[in-house]
Amino acid sequence: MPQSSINARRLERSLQELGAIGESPLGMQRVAFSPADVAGREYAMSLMRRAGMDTRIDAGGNVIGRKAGSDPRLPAIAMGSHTDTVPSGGKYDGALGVMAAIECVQTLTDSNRELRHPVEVVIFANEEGTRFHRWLIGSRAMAGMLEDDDLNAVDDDGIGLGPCLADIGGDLTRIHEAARKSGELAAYFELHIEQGPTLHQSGTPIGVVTAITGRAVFDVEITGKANHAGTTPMSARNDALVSASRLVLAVQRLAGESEVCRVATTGAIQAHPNAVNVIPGNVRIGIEFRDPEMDALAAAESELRRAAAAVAAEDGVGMEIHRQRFTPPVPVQPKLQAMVEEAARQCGLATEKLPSGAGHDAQAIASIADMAMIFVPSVDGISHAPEEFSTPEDCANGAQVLLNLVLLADERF
Ligand code: HGY
Ligand code: MN
Ligand code: MN
Repeated sequence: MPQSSINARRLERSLQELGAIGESPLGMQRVAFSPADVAGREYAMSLMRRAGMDTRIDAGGNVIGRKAGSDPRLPAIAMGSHTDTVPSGGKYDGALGVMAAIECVQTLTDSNRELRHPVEVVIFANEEGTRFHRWLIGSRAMAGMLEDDDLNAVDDDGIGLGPCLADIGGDLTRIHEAARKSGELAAYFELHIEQGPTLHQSGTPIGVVTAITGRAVFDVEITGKANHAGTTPMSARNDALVSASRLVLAVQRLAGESEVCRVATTGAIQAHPNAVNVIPGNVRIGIEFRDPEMDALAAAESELRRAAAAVAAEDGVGMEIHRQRFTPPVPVQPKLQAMVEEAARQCGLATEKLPSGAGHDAQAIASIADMAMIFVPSVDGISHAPEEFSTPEDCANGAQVLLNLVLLADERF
């Protein structure tokens, strides 16, 4: 099978052009459903069309570029990722997977190389889940995994998913039409930055993902008693923020010291009324646990409930725990891991196997298609921050391995 070589300069240019859309002094603000998100998707669609793909947006808001193969009876080989970012995020998370997938198709088009399978490039909607505190919306729509509480979700301003999906070309009333069945895709491949330190520390250019982490997200409401900060004696307070802080430390200890699960984070907090001269009467915190094992996530939830009950009893505050989202861990099949290793060998690149501590659209699509993920190093392991960076060489290596993987799949599936 003759090699086709991606164009590294063109890939780097597209990454930087996409990275200029939604860029701010505080990092990338291309948050799902924002005008910047729409602009980023439109830019990517223009590249898809230039690469010879037909483009459409499904009811789940997913952008789908498609290039026919020589045998229309065959299911498509899909590649992709997401172009939405976390607030003040980086230029490579998601973007690399989409730009590299488009670059692969552009390379095939430039060399008049028609595959047997149709090829699709997908930009999944709202992978990060920032606005509705629910992630993987587009990929879970495509996998037919959305639940009623996803469809009925409202954001912090009370705006529903429907109007937001409409803003990006989706349609909540028809969202079930976005679902694809097993067999409709021959495989799904996702190139992504590692977002952790492993590959950068070991100097390995290509990561072969072995599994994608499970994740449990909780919303905890702590109810104390608002009162005057100046006149209320310390012994007479029900300070919801002090109690919330005690729970935050218990969450940190749960993973940090007791190692109940791999990581635990309290990443969101809202204090009410959030005025410096008022003892906070109500606080909401967002907590997430991650681990490649289901039972570790279950153990983390029980430990959270135990710690919350203890703080409530000692401090005399109310504690309400709502389980927001539970995403099971997903393994990558060994035969697909081996294909990634072979694709890397074809371009002389060393590989290292590792699990993904981040969640990805691939873990939703895994329920309807064989999937594999390729990682490239994140410099200093930084991600979800403006300092997120992967070198042009590492990005090009990842794109080349992605193309080799698609060619192997076209030959064998
Ligand atoms: O949060 C994550 O793991 C992913 O970056 N959405
Ligand atoms: Mn991502
Ligand atoms: Mn992310």
